Amino acid sequence: MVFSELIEKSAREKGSKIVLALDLENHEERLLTRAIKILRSVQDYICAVKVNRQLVLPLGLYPNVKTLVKEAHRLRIPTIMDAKVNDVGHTNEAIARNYFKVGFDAIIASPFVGWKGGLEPLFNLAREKSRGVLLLTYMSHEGAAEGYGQTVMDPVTGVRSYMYEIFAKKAIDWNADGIIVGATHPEKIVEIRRIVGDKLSIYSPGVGTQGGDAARSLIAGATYLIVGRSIFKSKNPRDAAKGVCNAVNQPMSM
Ligand code: 3DU
Repeated sequence: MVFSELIEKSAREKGSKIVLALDLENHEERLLTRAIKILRSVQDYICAVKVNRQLVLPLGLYPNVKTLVKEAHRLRIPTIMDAKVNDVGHTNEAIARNYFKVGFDAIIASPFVGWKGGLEPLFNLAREKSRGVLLLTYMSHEGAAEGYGQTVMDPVTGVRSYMYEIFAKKAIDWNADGIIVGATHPEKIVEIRRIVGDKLSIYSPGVGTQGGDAARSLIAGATYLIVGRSIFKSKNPRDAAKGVCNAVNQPMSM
């Protein structure tokens, strides 16, 4: 099963479009125990879990991150590694190989490095191992406008486009499994959804703590919502996850 089908199935079974961003801080004691505890407590309200380097660095891939990924799979939760891969081809491939080896189902990469000698080897590896690749297309923070929001000119046609429009089209050409567009920019989600149609899922981070609105992002065209601190930092992560889940399920069923 390809990653887009895996997460779609999980979302259907759980009745949730929420991807938990498990960005625990490394000064917390018993980091792995806490990560697993949170994951178990919210399991009914999430369709996937996303881990980034903030957690991988203090935990280490072996055995801790591998244990975490294994636990997620035991709970039938797909796993995404938010590595934002952004280097030349051979190291991109090696980085992805390490993450796939501990079991991650998908990896996030940056399209700024391009295809040839950039992301091509990573995509080839992902295809070989039946894993997914998600591409950043418009990030959630304010400074995203400086990179993803700049206008660039095609040297052949002279046509000017926004960087994010180009990235959205590349994501289709490269056969990515989804793209990331910040929930803090619903107008960008609308525009990008127009470009990708139903060819790609849109993952939207920035809900809650960063100011993005869950229901608004889905109405704008997001497929999945990436939510971190407003769930795991709350007193009761399970209730918080349930709250976001219910809030987004309501407008969808109206
Ligand atoms: O703001 P939150 O705590 O809900 O976390 C958002 C997560 O999504 C976090 O893991 C961050 O690394 C990731 N992310 C963005 O916030 C913005 C992006 O454009 C891409 C990923």
